Amino acid sequence: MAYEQLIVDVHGAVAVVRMNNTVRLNALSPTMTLEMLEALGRLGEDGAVRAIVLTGEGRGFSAGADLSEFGEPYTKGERPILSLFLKEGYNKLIPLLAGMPKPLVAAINGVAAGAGLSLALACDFRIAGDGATFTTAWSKIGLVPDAGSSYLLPRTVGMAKALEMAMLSDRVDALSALGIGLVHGVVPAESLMDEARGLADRLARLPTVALGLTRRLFEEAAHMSLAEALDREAEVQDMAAATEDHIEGVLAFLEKRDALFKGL
Ligand code: T3D
Repeated sequence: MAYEQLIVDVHGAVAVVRMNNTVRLNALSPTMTLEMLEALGRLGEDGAVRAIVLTGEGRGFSAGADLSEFGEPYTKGERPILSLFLKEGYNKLIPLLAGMPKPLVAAINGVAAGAGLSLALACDFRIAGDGATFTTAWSKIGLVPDAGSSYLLPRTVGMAKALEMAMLSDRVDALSALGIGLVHGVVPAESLMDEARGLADRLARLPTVALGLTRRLFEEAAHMSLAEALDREAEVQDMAAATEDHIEGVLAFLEKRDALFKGL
C-alpha cells in the first residue's frame, strides 16, 4: 500500500517502516500519525511479518509533533486544546506499538525529539547511528512530555536522568544515550540499517508469540505485587505452552538440534 509520508517494505519476515517527511526531519504530522496507525495496525495482524524495524528517511528519525501548522493560529491568539489531537493520535499510536504482538526495533538514524523520542521508547530495541541525537524538546516549547514519555522515559533511563532530560531538553548524543541505557547499541551510521535488520531477522526467527507475551507480562507486572505477578506468569505461561513453537523448542532441545520456530 502506498503512503504519503511513510515507506513500508517487507523483506521476508521483517517489515521496515520509514517515516518520510524529510524536510521537517520526519515531524509527526497528522497525516503521518494516521498512516502509522494504519500501517502498523496492518503489520501487527500480518502473521507473515514477525519483526518490525522503525526508522526515518533522510537525516532525522523524527522531530516530534509537526509544529508547522501551529504558527498561524497562535499568531492570531488562538489557544489550542492539544488533548483532542493527543487522544486521537499518539494515545492510539503508542499503545499500538507497546502492545505489538511481535518485536519492534527502532533504527535511530538522526534526531529523535519529543514524540519522536516517545516512538523510539515504545520499541523493544533501540539501535542508534553514531550521529543520532535525542532531546525531549517539550520544555523548550512550554509543554510537558506526552506520547507516553512520562511513563516510558523514567522506566528506561531512571527518574533522575528522565527529569534532567525532560526539564533541560538538552541534546543527548548517541554515546551518552548508550551510557544512560536509552539505547541498546551505537553503530556507524552507514551500517545502521544492516545492524537493525540483522537484529530484526534474528528476532523474527524466535518464537514470536512468546516474545509478544513477554513484553505484555513485563508491562503488566510493573503494576502488580509479586504474588499477583506469579499468578499472571502462570496464566500467560499456559498461553505460551499452547503454541507450536513451545513444542518445537522442547523437542529440538531433546533431539539436540536447532529449533525451527514458525511464530505459531
Ligand atoms: O498536539 C500536539 O501536537 C502536541 C504534541 C506534542 C508532542 C511533541 O512532540 S512536542 C515537541 C515537538 N518537537 C519539537 O519541539 C522539536 C522542534 N525541532 C527542533 O528543536 C530541532 O529542529 C531539532 C532539535 C529536532 C533538530 O535541529 P537541527 O538543527 O538538526 O534541524 P533544524 O534546522 O532545526 O530543522 C530542520 C528543518 O526541520 C527546519 O526547517 P527549515 O528551516 O529547513 O525549513 C525545521 O523548521 C524543521 N523542523 C524541525 N522540527 C520540526 C520541524 N518542522 C515542524 N515541526 C517540527 N517538530
